[in-house]
Amino acid sequence: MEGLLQDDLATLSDLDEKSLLESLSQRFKQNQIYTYIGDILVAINPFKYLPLYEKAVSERYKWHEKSSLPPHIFAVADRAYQSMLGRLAMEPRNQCIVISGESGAGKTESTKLLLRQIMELSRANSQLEQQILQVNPLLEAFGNAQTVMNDNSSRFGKYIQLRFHNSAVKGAKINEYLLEKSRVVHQDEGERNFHIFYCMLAGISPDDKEIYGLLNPTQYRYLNGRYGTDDMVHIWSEKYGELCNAMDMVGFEEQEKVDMMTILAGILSLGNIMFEPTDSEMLRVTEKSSGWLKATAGQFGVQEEELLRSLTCTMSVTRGEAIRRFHNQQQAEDARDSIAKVAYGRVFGWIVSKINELLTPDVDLDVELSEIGILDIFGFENFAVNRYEQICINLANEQLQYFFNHHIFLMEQKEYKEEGIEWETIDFKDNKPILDLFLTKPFGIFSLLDEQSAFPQATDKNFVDKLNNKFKANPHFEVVRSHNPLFTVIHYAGKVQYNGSGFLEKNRDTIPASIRGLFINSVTPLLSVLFTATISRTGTLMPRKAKLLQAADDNFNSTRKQSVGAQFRHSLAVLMEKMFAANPHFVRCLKANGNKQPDHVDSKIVMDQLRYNGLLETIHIRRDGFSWRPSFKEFAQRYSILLLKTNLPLNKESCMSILNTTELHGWKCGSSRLFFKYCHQEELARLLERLGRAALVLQKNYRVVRCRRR
Ligand code: AD9
Ligand code: MG
Repeated sequence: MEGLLQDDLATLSDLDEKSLLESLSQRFKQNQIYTYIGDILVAINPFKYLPLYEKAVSERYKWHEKSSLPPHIFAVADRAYQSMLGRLAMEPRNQCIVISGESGAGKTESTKLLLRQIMELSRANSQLEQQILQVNPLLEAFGNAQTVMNDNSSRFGKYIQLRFHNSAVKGAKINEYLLEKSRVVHQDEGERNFHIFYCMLAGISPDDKEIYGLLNPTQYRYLNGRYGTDDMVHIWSEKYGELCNAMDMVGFEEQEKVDMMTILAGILSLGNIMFEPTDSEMLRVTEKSSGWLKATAGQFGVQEEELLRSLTCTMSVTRGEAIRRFHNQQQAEDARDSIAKVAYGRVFGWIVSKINELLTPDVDLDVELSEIGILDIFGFENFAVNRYEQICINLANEQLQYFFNHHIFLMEQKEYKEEGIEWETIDFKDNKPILDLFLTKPFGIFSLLDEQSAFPQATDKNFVDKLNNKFKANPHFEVVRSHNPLFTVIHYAGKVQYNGSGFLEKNRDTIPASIRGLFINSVTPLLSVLFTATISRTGTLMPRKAKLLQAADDNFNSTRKQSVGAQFRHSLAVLMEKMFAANPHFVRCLKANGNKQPDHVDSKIVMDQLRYNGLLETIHIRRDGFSWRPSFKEFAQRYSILLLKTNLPLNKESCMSILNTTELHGWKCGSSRLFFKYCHQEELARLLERLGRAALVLQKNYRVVRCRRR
């Protein structure tokens, strides 16, 4: 029993799958949701309030030694912060905290706790600290929604980079990945639209409601004609208050907020526009929805006729001649939905850019900043129907799993070999072949998708046929016999069947020129700015617009021509590059059961996660392996002080002399570097600190003696 409740599973000498599960379950039953595997934190979502995050707890975890307190997410914050400052036996370096786990496992909650604790640790100026902390409620309102897996599911990925000068936070930057825009116009059974719509409708004052032209929530088709119970409305209303507060704190201007709300109201009205045929070729809006057309035009600040035109026909210019093609009913509905998606997506992108502008560090350009990045992406998803969004989300999770494997298994074992350290290889489930299935050029799934997207005539079925043809023998792909365009990928976390319908369209994500034109002419300043982005390079904008535009630029200007998949792959590659260059900390979030239930462990569900996360193998490598591997030079440079000498040669002999003065055991020496267990770092940090204290005492005594002599 004693062993089972161990804080650090890497210290157990004998552990198999069953005892690992048992150990985590026992701890969980005693509300010990956090467990270490060496330097990796495993967190099991309790789905209930636990008194783990109070001020007193936060204080206790500041500047502490990892082994002196029970495992905690605050300890990860502390470790990242101290490592960034170079206090944990390492050179100061950028850090990244990688949080993974399936949907609903607790990544976003962990992110918020990490942010909070890091803000506590850094002597931030209180306004900036508050601004940074308010970013989350803002992003969650616009980017999270209720799904079957999680009532507050992140429908976008984010990488938050906190920027520091010395020990104080100076600013932050957020990268967002792939907002699930399609949710604005469609939600599956048991799911909802983005939180913001419900919060706005619940919290807005009656006067403002009238100004924005908002009506009874059950009237809106984009909300599925569903609203919520009184309790829910009460919570949403409070959230709306918090959101307005957050926007003020972060620094949004009044006019910007008004514009934003007006655009959201416009999106809701737009969703109610329906079409019917007429005697001529052109469709008209149904009588019942003519009021909605008028309302939308008013809210978007555009001419009613122009809006109708962009919904019901497409203009193209061929050999200098303008040609008008009329939409059929389906095309008109698609045009309506794509306007809603693009408007929402751009508002979201603009919010992120605006936050980044407001939180840009106010320091001289030549001041070097260090960074702690926190990655919170959407978790692995496997729904009844899996669409384009799911394949992108799951690709991102594959990439993260690869990053984890690379750090924990590949790099480490490669160095043992190269440096002649005796080592019995630990096998792990390498997911590189799955990544290759997705990313290989020119014949990976995404390349084939881009190829098909480039053909205007190609269909989703053609695309899936191509996949079937190309990958029928691939062990990570399964052909599905169906008249629907289905295919299955065997991911590291399990089999997922995808429905290829809509893949090409979503991958292209083109905005018809008429829609761009419509919005550029909008009298709502924000809307016009969001769509004027392309004009910025010609320099024809008004100065105010140009400034606003610069903020919006990052997100949708530079990569405009690429397909969605190509943009996503590119941003993932940039992210990976950043992460590979930083010192990583891993938090593995687990779900105890599939029903969001407190105090209940479903062994099968937990075991599945332990298996695909490779946690047993992780325990082995952390128990037997050496996670800290400084070169002789690095080590001698940093620890020569322990010999009270400063100009030692930076070589193996010096390292040995230094280590001989310590009581460290269990480390190894390779041909160019030393191999330490993760706990050695802390022991060395302790020695340095003791030395520092002794030096202070000496200095003080020296001063006293000098004074007396005088
Ligand atoms: V998704 O991939 O965005 O769908 P996450 O982010 O992994 O997912 P999230 O952090 O949103 O999951 O957690 C889901 C819910 O679990 C939260 O809304 C909380 O109700 C609950 N949760 C998560 N962590 C904790 C915790 N440490 N204490 C209490 C928690 N409740
Ligand atoms: Mg989340």
